[in-house]
Formats: sequence, C-alpha cells, structure tokens
Amino acid sequence: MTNPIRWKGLLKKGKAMFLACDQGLEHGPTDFNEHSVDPKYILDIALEGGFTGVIFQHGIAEKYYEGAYKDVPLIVKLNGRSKLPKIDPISRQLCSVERAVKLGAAAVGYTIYDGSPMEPEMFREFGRIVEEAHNYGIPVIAWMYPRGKDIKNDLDNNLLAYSARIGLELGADMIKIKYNGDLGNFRWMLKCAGRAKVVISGGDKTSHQKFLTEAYETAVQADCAGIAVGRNIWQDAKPYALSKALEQVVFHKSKPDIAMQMLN
Ligand code: FBP
Repeated sequence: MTNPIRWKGLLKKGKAMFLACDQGLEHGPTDFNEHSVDPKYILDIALEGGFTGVIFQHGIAEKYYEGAYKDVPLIVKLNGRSKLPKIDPISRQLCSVERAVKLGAAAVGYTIYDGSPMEPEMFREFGRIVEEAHNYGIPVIAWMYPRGKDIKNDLDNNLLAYSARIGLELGADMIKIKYNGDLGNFRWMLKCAGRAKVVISGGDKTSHQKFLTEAYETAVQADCAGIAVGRNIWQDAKPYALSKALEQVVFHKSKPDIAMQMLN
C-alpha cells in the first residue's frame, strides 16, 4: 500500500504553473543570457511570478534552493542528458528519489523518450521511480517526448495521444507533453491520459500572443492541468509581466487579449 499522493502547493485552483530550468544540461548555456544564466534569476521569477513549482536538476537545487525561495515548491528532474553525444535518445537517472526528497522536492520529474530504441531502459527506470516516489507520497511527472529514428513527426496526433497513454500506464501522476495546436486532438489526448494530469510544454521562444493563446486553449478551453514552461518566460524581456499574464490565463481563465494587457 503506497501513501496518498500530496499535491499541496503544486496546484492552485487545481492548476499548475511550473517554471523549468534544466536547459543548461539539456541544451547548454546558449539558451541563457547574462541574467538567466544565474539560477537565482529563475528563482526570483518563480517566486514573484506566481509559479506553483520550479524545476531544477539536483545540482542546482542543492546550491540555490534556500530561504524564501522555498515558498515555491521544488520539482527535481531525476534524469537528463546533454546534447553532445550522437547516440540513440536515452536519458538516464542521475539523482535518487531519496536525495530529491532531502533537497526538499515536492515532486520529481523524469523524461521518457518513447519510441527510442532505448525506451525499455527508461520504462524500467521510470517504474522504479514511481514506486519509490509513491512510498514518499510525492507525485511523479513524466516528460513524454517521443523521439528517435523511428519517430518521423513528434507532433503527430496519434503519437501524442499514445505518449499520454503510455504515461498513464507507467504510473505518471502528471504528464508533460507538447501541444501541436490541434485542440480536438488535445481533448482526446486528455482522455487517453485518464486520471494522470496533463500540463503542456513551453518549447522554443515564441510570440506573446501565440504563447498565451496556447495556454488558453489547453488550460482553459480543454481544461488540462496547466503548463510547465521555461524559455518562453526567462528568455523574455519582461519575464515578470509575462508571468502575470500567464497567471491570469491559467488561474483566472482570462482570454489571451485581456491577459496581453498585463504586458503594456
Ligand atoms: P522549455 O519550455 O524551455 O521548452 O522547457 C521545457 C523542457 O521540457 C525542459 O524541461 C527541457 O530542458 C527542455 O524542454 C527539453 O527540450 P528538448 O528536449 O525538446 O530540447
């Protein structure tokens, strides 16, 4: 018998707004400027911007998650990879659930490259993580990212729905997945995810209008659990105002045009 899962603080009005910053490992410092390279800059935005979670690798969490920043729930990403080796997509566990909990994690995250030849390794590792995290009563968030030479289009409708279902079947409490702009399919994908909550991924920097519209379509119109975003916030020239605009959409159901006014 596992403990009940605690979402305390990670959800507000049933919705999540997470700020992700593990791109230094995944992409390298080219994603950063002189401000965003400092994890304190990310934590300031998470704290002031109304985020219900901040996502780091354990190394950053250990050195920066302290003091008032602890008001923002921590999500420790347990696996990761750099983009340097030209190998089949695989992201291995780098931090134990126990260490994440010691660092103050309210939840843990793990990327699954479904479709990769290395998929079985990640499935098995993820299963163990679910078991351990649930013994602590903390939720597990699966980054569902179909990838590998057999995946022709990672935004394909059927594939996204399949990925969501895999997340549910493997025990994810929340699934972080890309939105391809097809709201009808997104609704079907939510059904496939069943009782696993779904948050959308941010992706490359895009316009405010597109970013807030996608948040509105998914979190408000389709009523998914929210968004886990990184670059679209901390690469922005006005990260605080944009966070407030996003907050308006996710928690107060404001239409994108209304939320855009926060930016002026
Ligand atoms: P972004 O909103 O910046 O895309 O961040 C979300 C995220 O899932 C990060 O947690 C992760 O570093 C990154 O995307 C991975 O992106 P990809 O594997 O597509 O390069």
